Amino acid sequence: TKNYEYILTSKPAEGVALITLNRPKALNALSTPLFTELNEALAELDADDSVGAFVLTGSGRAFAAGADIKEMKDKTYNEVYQNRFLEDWGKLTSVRKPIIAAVNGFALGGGCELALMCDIILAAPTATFGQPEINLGVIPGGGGTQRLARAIGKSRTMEITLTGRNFSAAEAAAWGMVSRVVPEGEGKVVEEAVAMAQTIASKGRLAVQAGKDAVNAAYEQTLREGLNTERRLFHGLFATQDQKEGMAAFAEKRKAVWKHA
Ligand code: CO8
Repeated sequence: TKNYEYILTSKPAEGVALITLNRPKALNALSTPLFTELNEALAELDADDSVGAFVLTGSGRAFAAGADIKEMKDKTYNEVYQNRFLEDWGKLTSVRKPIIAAVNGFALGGGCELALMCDIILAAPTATFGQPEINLGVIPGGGGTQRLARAIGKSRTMEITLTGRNFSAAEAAAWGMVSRVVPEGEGKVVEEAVAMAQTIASKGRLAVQAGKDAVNAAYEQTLREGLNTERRLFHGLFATQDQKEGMAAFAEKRKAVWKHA
């Protein structure tokens, strides 16, 4: 993988791509150049057959403290509307492979929204979430009001969005927004996320992709449509070698060897 200015990429374990936001002096404020690099790295690694899952994390005191306020502050309505400001920030949600957010420190505004765009969130005890946009005279613009409402419910989302108060890793866990809080220790949350990503990457890729697509359907479709989507994806997997292998391996009491085909 190539060298970037605002992110770091590595392959810390078999099948795992780790992307680290690397603008620590600005608390990983999400500037346009940072997002351009992030999208480029995601596209490259999503197409890389050696990668089965991603971990996305921050550095220093932050996962990401939001969109870059200094970049945004002088923009006009005409400019943001005509240029569809922030539209390509959602590209992350069309990545095929699962993305685990390992959240350390501040995940505010666009940083919280970025975590919510990922498939699984693990939090360090230091993680601090929030949508402080109201304090800047705006509202969340990267899906915060929608994804947060689905993750933690209306009343809490209203409170967070309208008061701008931050919430802790413990609250995020109690509200079901994060899978769990990983106990302290230097880099611990990233280690846990990498281990989880490695587990996911060790499965058949087609089934993993179908699983991700099916769960995401729960956020896009009615129950009836979602159940139909799930059933069709389930049926479709019977066309794969991995289904034959997985079920044969069970019957023969041996470990499956996935062909990702
Ligand atoms: N943008 C630009 N620079 C930032 C940002 C930011 N969001 N956050 C921090 N920085 C910079 C600071 O300006 C400072 O730079 P410098 O050293 O040059 O003065 C440096 O990072 C360190 O920050 P602080 O000195 O402020 O550190 P503190 O520990 O005192 O405070 C805080 C930490 C509380 C996190 C504070 O920095 C803060 O409030 N930051 C802004 C948080 C915020 O309002 N975020 C929301 C931004 S709006 C937004 O995200 C819209 C979402 C759009 C959609 C995105 C889709 C993904």
